[in-house]
Amino acid sequence: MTIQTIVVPDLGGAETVEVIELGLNPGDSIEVEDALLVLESDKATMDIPSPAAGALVKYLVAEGATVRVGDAIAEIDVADEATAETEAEPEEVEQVTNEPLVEAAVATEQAQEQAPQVAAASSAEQMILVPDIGSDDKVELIEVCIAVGDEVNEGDTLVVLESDKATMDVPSTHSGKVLEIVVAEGAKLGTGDAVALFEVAGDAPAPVVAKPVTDKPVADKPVADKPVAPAAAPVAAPIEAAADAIQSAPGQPAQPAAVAAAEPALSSDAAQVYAGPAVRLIARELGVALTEVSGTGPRGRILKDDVSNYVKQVIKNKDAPAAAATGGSGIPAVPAVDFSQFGQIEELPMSKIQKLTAANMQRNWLNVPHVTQFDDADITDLEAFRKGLKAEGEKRGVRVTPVAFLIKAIGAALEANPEFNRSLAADGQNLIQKHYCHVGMAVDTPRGLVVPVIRDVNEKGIWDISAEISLLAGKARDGKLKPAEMQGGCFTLSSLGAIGGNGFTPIVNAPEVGILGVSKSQMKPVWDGAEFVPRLLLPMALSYDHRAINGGDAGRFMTHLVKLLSDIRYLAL
Ligand code: CAO
Repeated sequence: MTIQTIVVPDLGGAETVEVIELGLNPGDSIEVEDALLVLESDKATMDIPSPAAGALVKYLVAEGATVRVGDAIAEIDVADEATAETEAEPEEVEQVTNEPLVEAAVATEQAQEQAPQVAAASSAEQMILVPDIGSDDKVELIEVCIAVGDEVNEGDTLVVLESDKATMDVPSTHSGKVLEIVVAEGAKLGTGDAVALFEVAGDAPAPVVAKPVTDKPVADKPVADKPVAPAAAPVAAPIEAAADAIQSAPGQPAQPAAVAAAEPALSSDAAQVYAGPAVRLIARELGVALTEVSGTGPRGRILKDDVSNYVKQVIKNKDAPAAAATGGSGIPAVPAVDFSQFGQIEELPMSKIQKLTAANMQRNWLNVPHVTQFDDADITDLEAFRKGLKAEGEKRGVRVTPVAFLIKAIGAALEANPEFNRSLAADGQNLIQKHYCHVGMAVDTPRGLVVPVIRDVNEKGIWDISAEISLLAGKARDGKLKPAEMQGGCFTLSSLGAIGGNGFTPIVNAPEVGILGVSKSQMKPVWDGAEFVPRLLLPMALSYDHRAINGGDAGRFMTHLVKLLSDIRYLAL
């Protein structure tokens, strides 16, 4: 067995870095390049890889510690078949590992009568021991909350121990500077075992007795996040309860969590969180309730990144209109299904446009309270007129389709019904009235759906609008639209008229407040008061944002649109 000490490598310019994650337990096997621990500078987070295969002996630092290049951070037992002659080494290593524990045991005997957890290592130095934990059993150390060099206040948590039912903070019996930590995560500790060597100031204070580990589930007890200690030292894990959670989730990997609290209850929900002291400190500083944060670390541990991602998400949601629902929150996820169990499948990557469309549709569907109103426009005369333009169109090189008339009519309807030419202000308290009239047109392309915008439609005639439809639809299909050509729309038209269907309910293209979906026109019998006459009817569906538009507004808009399309002479007025 060969013990190799791992030191902090060249940090690429950073003076100091923080230890943010100790992912392994003593005895865990490692392969070359496996991450031993994670360091973080103010610029980057870096995994420190193991230079050799073997097993972790112990960490020499705690999470939250600040280290420099060359500092020893871990010891690994290098797997080396060729080092049979080094068989004596384990003993040596054991000695190194246990030396303070031996001292501590002696000290414990001396101190047992008066202060079971305190023993003197020298006049200015104090070995801090595990106090009476109310049990003869050794329990696992799951978290070291201090680092060498830390100034620790009396009562600050030094380590967190965990039995199979509950966990507990071990508070410091002294204020002082940490000279040496003699334990590592994963070690088994019991009453009187040494934890750390302190340089203490002044007389030893009265002993502080740790709260006993309890076999009783504590999830229902009042629990508390300890107040942040004024000292710079990382603050211990707050009181948590996991026994119930562990017991009630058979088959789930056990998550270290529960810590019973004797302190006054501040928050009962801090019970189920699993996070290191540095993370807890940051969470407290930012006012983040860790119960709200999902942990992505080993065994669901909450990492610093989880806290910062949570904060980013909260800020993002705050920026959204106040009246808007936060998309997705509380909505049960669609279950992941392995479709291959039912037959042959193929996974197709989504295009960028498809992904964007999916995100936008979901956002709009969740944020906008939709109402859809239906009507038919009699476009018999419009179609007769449009077909009469064919020869002229050929001369001009322009193809006129019903979509040009629809866009022109939408412009006029928006002018007559300005409620539809508004958006909700980002503050959710105001409406923005637009005094321009740009209409978006959904275009179906092989890459996905895009919506180029025809600007100032009220200042353009049918020829110009038709030419622009062809141009923009062509660019859309060729993937040549510029971002500016897809921005600034006030209202959207989605025409499936060339494809078919009786009707559909389009999704509002927020922050616009209205969208018109048109389907295929069909000849239908219409009662004219005396007889049924064949008329070409265009099915239309108007979806609108009911926060900004009332049903009455929508009824007037739709009626106006029907009138314009049924008699296009009104478009000239
Ligand atoms: N009823 C009957 N026929 C119609 C019609 C309607 N409502 N709308 C168009 N047509 C006819 C046109 O007149 C044309 O026939 P003619 O050449 O004989 O005149 C034919 O259908 C094809 O038209 P087009 O599709 O080439 O041109 P357009 O101006 O009608 O449409 C565009 C342009 C870009 C809107 C369309 O090509 C398109 O992409 N539509 C799909 C939009 C979409 O996907 N919407 C859903 C969005 S939400 O998922």
